[in-house]
Amino acid sequence: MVNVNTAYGEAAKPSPVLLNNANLHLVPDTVAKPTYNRADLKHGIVHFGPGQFACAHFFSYIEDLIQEGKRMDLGITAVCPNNPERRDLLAPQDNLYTISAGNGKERHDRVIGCIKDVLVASEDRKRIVNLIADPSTQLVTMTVTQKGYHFDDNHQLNLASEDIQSSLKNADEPTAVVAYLVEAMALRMERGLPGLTVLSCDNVVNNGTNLKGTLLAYANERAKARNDGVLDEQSKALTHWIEDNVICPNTMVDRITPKYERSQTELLQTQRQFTDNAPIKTETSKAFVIDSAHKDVLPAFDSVGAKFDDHVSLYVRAKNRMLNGAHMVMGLMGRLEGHTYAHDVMEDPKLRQFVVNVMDEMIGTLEGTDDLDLVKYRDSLLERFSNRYMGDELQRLARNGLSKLGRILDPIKELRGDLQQYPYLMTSAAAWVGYLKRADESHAVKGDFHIEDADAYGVKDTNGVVKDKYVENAKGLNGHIAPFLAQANVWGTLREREGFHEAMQEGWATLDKAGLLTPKPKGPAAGSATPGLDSKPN
Ligand code: CS2
Repeated sequence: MVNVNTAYGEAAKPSPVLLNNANLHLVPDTVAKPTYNRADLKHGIVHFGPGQFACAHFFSYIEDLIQEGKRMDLGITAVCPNNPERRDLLAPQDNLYTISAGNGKERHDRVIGCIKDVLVASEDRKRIVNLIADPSTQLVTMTVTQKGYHFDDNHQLNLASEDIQSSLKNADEPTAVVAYLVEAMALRMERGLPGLTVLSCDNVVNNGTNLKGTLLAYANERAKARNDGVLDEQSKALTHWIEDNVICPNTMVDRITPKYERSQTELLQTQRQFTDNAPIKTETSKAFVIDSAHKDVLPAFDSVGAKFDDHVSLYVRAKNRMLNGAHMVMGLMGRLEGHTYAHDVMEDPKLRQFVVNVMDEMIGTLEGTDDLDLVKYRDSLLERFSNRYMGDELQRLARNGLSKLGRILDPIKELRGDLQQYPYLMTSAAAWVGYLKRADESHAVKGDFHIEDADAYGVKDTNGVVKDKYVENAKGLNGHIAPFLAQANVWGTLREREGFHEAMQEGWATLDKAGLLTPKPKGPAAGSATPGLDSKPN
């Protein structure tokens, strides 16, 4: 058959080489690459959860420590908690991948080489426990999302979780991350090895403190399980050892990282002439604040742009509310309005103003520091959200609202005085119900109002009876939000707060009046109806 490319003398384009050790020298010099010898890199870190975010954020700090700080002892062994996908993508690439960081004006591409090995928890449980217990492991780090901590509503260990129960029943087959850690700590104690630092890099308030709490609680439950349900001083030896020898610093982590799209691979193929099937698109901005109390037990992260600070909790509160909370508001309001990307919301003057107003209401619940000016922070976030290069889908921001609702409700709980003075936060909380009302009944992954919260379509009680059908309940609403406010496990004590019902009803009415609770007609008029959303309250 005639090749149309070559029939007239034009050579067929060779397909770009795959990124891996052997081809690294073919990657053009416009891309930064490891200049250290990867073969000399030694294992030093076990990291749980090498997803997009860790690859964009934590691993970039480690790469700098290796590249600039000559820390050849900080190679990462990454552990995929469940799914082998990343291991399988990275294996043919010798665990190399590219970070393409852009801000709309410029883009920097950099090949990251700090991952030595990728393991899959379900395939290698024993090896992982042994590796954490090995003297070569200096640090354990994790980005496993809030779910991966098995917290209950009070950030204590959720003993009802299936993973926790099965891990307790079978110490050789842990499934929860906390169980891997405690089993490894038991070995370290037995072997007389030093303790460990476990660094949580997840968006969870007091992530380190709460993690340590779950380690101690798990150690106690484990002891009871081995001692006929009795917890005496002798069986508490491991708990005491963890108490004294395991350090879990609190951290604030930040780098917006959209989900992977094939176009990212294609961009590198066209512009840089190599193929990376696991590239990361992210912003140029990033932040990592770590409790300065534990500076001594950690690598010099401050030499590569991170910050040791006494006020981590203030940074985390500001970030969780003003960035993650605003993100959620953008996801909900933006989707209701028919937008697709975060930057669309920033380019819609009414919605942008709505987001500014929400952030201003949030600021009233926050405290800054000499280095953290909240108004400047707000403005820098607006700029980051406007970054068109990112193509950050609003669905990513809105899809699991049930588990992220605290980002909106926590500030509301702390507002002083009459809640009707804070129409933007209240309308945002109502917008979550509006999103559920418009949710795709098909549970479609690509649906317009996609929801990933396992519970949103119905929570089962202990007898297996399905109750709290959030989506169904929201769909039944018309002009009044009141029936939905009866759901105690969503609104908690807010239900008793004076004025809560009225302020929520006002928010609901604002959405209704703007036509956001019903599908918009297709056509040029769509996307313009948001009356009243941009006016400040009198
Ligand atoms: C986002 C975060 O999941 C979300 O809703 O807000 O992933 C956000 O992009 C990061 O926390 C930024 O640091």
